Amino acid sequence: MAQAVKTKTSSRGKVSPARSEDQFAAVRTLFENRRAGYSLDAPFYTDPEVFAADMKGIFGQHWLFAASLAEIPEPGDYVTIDYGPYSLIILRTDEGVNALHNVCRHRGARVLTEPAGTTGNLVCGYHSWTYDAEGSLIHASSPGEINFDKACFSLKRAHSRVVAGLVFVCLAAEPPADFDEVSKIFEPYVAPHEIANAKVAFQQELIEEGNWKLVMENNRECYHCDGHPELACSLFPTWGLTEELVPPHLEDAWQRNVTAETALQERCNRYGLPYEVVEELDTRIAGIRISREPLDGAGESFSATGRRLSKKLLGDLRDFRLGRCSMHLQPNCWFHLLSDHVITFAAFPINEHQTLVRTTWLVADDAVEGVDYDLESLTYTWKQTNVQDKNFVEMCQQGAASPAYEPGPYMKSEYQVEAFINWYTQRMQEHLG
Ligand code: 3BY
Ligand code: FES
Repeated sequence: MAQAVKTKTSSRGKVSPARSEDQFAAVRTLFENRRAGYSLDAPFYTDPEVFAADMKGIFGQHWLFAASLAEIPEPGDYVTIDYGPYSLIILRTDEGVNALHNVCRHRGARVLTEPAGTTGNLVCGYHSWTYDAEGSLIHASSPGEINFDKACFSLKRAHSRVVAGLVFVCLAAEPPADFDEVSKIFEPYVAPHEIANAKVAFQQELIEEGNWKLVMENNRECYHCDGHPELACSLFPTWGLTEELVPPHLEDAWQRNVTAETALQERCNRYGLPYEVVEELDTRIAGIRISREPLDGAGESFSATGRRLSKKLLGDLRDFRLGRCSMHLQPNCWFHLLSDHVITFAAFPINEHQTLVRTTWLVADDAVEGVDYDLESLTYTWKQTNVQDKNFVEMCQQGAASPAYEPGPYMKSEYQVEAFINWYTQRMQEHLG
């Protein structure tokens, strides 16, 4: 879009206007030539210029999941997160959360270099320029320096919003207007788990050797879920099937699933928890899917028996048998909300062929490790599943790099992948003009 080119051409010392125009045209042509219903052409996964366009058109424009309040429970707590070239400080303050660009206004150094910590003021490690929690420059002494107006050199800010304990940021000057509507949809599903009052039991960081879109595509289908034997133990064997597709040997399992669904719906009604599936995949700027489903066995948690993995219920929840409430949001996150724990997943693109996937397990604040939960058991299913997903993503990245790769058709069971790609394509085409 003209806006992207203008930004580039007006910043001195960056890419020249001519090169920027060429880059813009080539990426736009890729979108114009895309075959609907098929996976993307290889450059969408392998080309640094498409990655640069994604960073502007998706990560530079839309609301992004950053962290949860459980990761920054007290004022002064912060995490630093990167979306491609952008680096942000997500700082808890007395009033809420500030998202500040982690780029010193002196000579551009990263102000904070640790992934997480607690700080009063923000002190750049290079020449000690010091900023307060709002990003205002409060200290920048240098011998003989006079008439230096500190007010002109505050840290740049991004927009931030906290919804039901989840922190979202938007890097655009004008954030998309529909986030209020989308947050009203998911707030009632997430709020009962009281994420703001939960604590981090464990955090896993996996660097996947794959483009961020492959990470998201893989998350949006369970066609490959035979590759997740530990997760499959928690799900009904008929998961993902419709009644007419159930083979004779799974008819009993189908009936158990139907019975469990009815019981779960009744329980949700009794406790005032929303049960309906929400599916607004490519119609909204944000894109959202929420579904609540029973789990097999005891139906309480992601364990082989379905039994609870933490003895403490989250928030004011009054029953362990709430199955799993799974939420997908475009472009970079998904969540599993259970009665005894919540798992947040965030994809942070690094470059065109690498993505950091950060998974965070949250339990009730008063749950004691070794007493109320065993960390290995709590994290087992999704640690295994994540490593398997990493492998699937990397298989695809390797395939996309081959001259023999060509886009293949999405199956019906991959409609959510197709919806994600359609969402991405539409937003990028709007952005590129
Ligand atoms: O449920 C999830 O989070 C998805 C489904 C398939 C891949 N991933 C395990
Ligand atoms: Fe931060 Fe110099 S670059 S104080």
